[in-house]
Amino acid sequence: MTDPLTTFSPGEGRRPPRAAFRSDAPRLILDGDWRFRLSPSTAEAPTGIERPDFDDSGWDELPVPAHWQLHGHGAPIYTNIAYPFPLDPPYVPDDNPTGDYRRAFDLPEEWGDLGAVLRFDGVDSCFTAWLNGQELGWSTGSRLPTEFDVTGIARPGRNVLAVRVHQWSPGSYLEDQDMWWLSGIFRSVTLLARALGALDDYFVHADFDHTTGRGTLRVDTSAPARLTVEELGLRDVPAQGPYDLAAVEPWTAETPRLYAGELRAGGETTPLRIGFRSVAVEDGPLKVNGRPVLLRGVNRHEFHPDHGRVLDEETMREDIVLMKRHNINAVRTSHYPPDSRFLELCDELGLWVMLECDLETHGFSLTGDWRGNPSDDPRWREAYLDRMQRTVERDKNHPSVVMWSLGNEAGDGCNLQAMAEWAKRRDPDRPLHYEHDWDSRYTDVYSRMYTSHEELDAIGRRAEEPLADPVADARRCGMPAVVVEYAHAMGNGPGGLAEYQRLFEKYERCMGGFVWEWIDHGLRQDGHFAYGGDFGEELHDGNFVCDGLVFPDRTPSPGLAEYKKVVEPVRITMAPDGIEIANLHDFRGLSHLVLTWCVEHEGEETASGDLPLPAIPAGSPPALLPYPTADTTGPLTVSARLAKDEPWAPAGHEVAWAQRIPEPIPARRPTRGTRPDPGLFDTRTGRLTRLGDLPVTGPRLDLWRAPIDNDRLGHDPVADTWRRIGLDRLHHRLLGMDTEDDTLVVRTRVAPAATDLGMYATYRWQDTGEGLRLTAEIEPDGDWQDISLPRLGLRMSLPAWIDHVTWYGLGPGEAYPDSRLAARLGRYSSTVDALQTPYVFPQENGSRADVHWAELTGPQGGLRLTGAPTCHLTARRWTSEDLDTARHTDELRPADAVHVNIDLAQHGLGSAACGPRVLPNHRLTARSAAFAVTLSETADG
Ligand code: IPT
Repeated sequence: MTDPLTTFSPGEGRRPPRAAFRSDAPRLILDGDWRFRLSPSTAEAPTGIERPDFDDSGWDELPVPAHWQLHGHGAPIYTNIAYPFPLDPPYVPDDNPTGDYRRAFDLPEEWGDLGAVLRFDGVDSCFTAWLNGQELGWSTGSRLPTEFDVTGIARPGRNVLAVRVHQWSPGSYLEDQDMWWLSGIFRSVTLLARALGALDDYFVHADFDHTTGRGTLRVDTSAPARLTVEELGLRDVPAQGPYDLAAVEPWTAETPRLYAGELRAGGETTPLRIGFRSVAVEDGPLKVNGRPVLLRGVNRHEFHPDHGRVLDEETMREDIVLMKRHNINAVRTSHYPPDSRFLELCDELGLWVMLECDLETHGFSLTGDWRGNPSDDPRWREAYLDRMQRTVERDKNHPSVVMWSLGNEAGDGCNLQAMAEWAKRRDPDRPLHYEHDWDSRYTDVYSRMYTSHEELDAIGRRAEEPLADPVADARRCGMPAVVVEYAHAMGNGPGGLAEYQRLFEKYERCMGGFVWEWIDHGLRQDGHFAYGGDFGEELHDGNFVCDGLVFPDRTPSPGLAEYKKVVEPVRITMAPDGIEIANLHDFRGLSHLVLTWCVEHEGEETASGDLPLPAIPAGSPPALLPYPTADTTGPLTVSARLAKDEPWAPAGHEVAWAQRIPEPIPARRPTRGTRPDPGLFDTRTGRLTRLGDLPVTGPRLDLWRAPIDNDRLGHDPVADTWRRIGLDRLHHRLLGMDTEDDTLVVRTRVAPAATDLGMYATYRWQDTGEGLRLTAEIEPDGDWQDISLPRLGLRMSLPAWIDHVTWYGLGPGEAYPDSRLAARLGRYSSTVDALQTPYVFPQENGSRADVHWAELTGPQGGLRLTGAPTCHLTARRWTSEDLDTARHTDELRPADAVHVNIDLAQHGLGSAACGPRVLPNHRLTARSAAFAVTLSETADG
């Protein structure tokens, strides 16, 4: 056979690709502990490992499936675009870690007369396999299945399987996805018995005609087969059909109706799960079953913080359940086919899937002009086709898969076009996607990524920058548009989701999009999650690998809560004349939901009940309900909840909600009683040092926030400007301290070193009887032009024994100007520690918005602050500077104080780490401002 490491060919000795399916034929799962040995290079790898009697007693053990780097052999590498080896295709460096695997297994006697197939579901990146000393072949395509025919080689009794895996191979050039480079046999290995005449492959075609409600069923099979679908009255009929079926219930992601059936051939029975649906991209939008569909999607990599891309079924289910609970209805399998059990779960639980091939050559863009890109080099053609064929063949029977994608960021070229042509021929019923086909020459949808809101608006209007060729332009203009990656969810963010959603909903052409991305790929280490650079990599891209809506351990981030709110399938609006209920489902009515309401006063529920939910079919206009209560003195919350258990959430799960906020909010009664508050001031600095008995380091102007990823990354990052000016190192100068009537006036100038830019901050202190009322007046000094500010607020510190915060304001989670829809008005309590959001890379977090009042307390009393009318609040055991310096969460150690920020405003979050900056209306700029807060000491206890 050819040397796998020096050829453009994708493999040798393999069986043709076919559908992944289970049958009742015997199978032997070969997962478990294997013998393993890692050599630093192929040249240093032992010889003779294929011999059954080879002595591997000195080798280590390694579980299959697993990545060897996560079991103490070698180390993970994270690069986004750059290849970690020279661009010298098809060659890879001599130092090519090579993992040898061996295991013996016993085959029962009854396998004697059967054929046998050895199946590898995923091996990264290239492997050769031997059974009982005989070479079976070799393969590339890490996230794709490989099968070898081992009939006559596998035999009853003891068998010895040997596998040699190379970390780098020609295939690595086609696998430059933005993720960890992790090697090994990372999906299952199975031996399948194959009876003569048994089915090798089948292709279910189950169409739904929305005009008649009829279904057509045809199953193409590799051998004559009989079909049974009891529910449809088909009993042991020829699989081929076609069968015209009156009144089938269609499959949709909202109503994932599956019909159980089976195929029989050669004494073997194969269970089927059939979903009837049709997908089309004619006349504007993407349509399923004749109706436009709006994708509220996420890009999902397979990731687990301990196991890398090795996922068990529970984790796959957990992903889908979390998605469904957060109103997500679509997944792009970025950027490779997932473990196929994930697709079975998508069929069952209901998600639209854009199924992507295992292909990316992004690093060739770094040559400046995609020079040498395999996508346009005919020598790679077979490898490209091979990948697409193995993708489509494996997953073609899943109703959830509504679109194929050729891959990601592989430039443009003839090999992509060849893949597209092949896929179109093989499966004309599913549209085809590839983002980098900018002219949409060989794809069916117009795809973009990280599009600004402005550009998306133009695309919605079909007014994008035209193509030079008017015919091509007209064709592309007629296509639906998808934003296949947007709202980069790195760190604190994304901001601006609601504005995107408005555009998706406004324009018929927009079929929605997929947030980048589902999960942070942080690898668990002692006390924190690791990212690029933590393994001593030669080249790396830092924490760019942590840009998900859930943290590495799948704890939802605030960004996921925001997305859930923004993409609610039911929109409840508190209109002047009643409660408006809009059904934004694409298919489902609202009979699966109930409406509940409650009124609260400072967190105490004072009235509640149910509201009748009218039938509103999908696509019909909103209904208006009368308000259930005349009480407008406390917030009224209306929730749409699941009436019954769904497979992904229990009855009562809240799907959507809205609040009517009373205006103005009535002043509150103190909960813990107040004390007289003689304030003590330092005459040297003008700062408050004591509030009654409570020692404080009094509030003063502060502009800094520990830059979020969206501040510090991307083009011309705003945090660079902030640091250049020195907003992280302000000096304060007391100009004067006077008493005017009953007011103490402290005048200061606040400015960074080395610039004449500054701000006058005047603090007016007044004893109101309820506490000390501070009015801060800010006046920019000098030419601040268009410079944005991280924050505009006050910082102060309190004794370290303060450990609890109770507030009346938005919560329970953090909220920022362009990501605050998920927060609702209420009374909340938290420890100081639990107020922190543990972004993998430490950065600004945890701000609670629109706080009317808050009490920061501990065993010895505490501080009450009352906004006028509101402020934003953060409380931490470290300073913004500590947060800024830390690189991992466990570097943040409680200091000797609790640091409190009381803010008038924050700069938005945006998505600039990869995408648009903060939208103009959420930018914070230097301006004259005044705001007030009343501080008092809480009574002990
Ligand atoms: C885009 C990639 O497709 C995706 O894999 C990921 O790397 C993302 O960026 C950033 O996290 S491509 C980029 C050039 C916009």
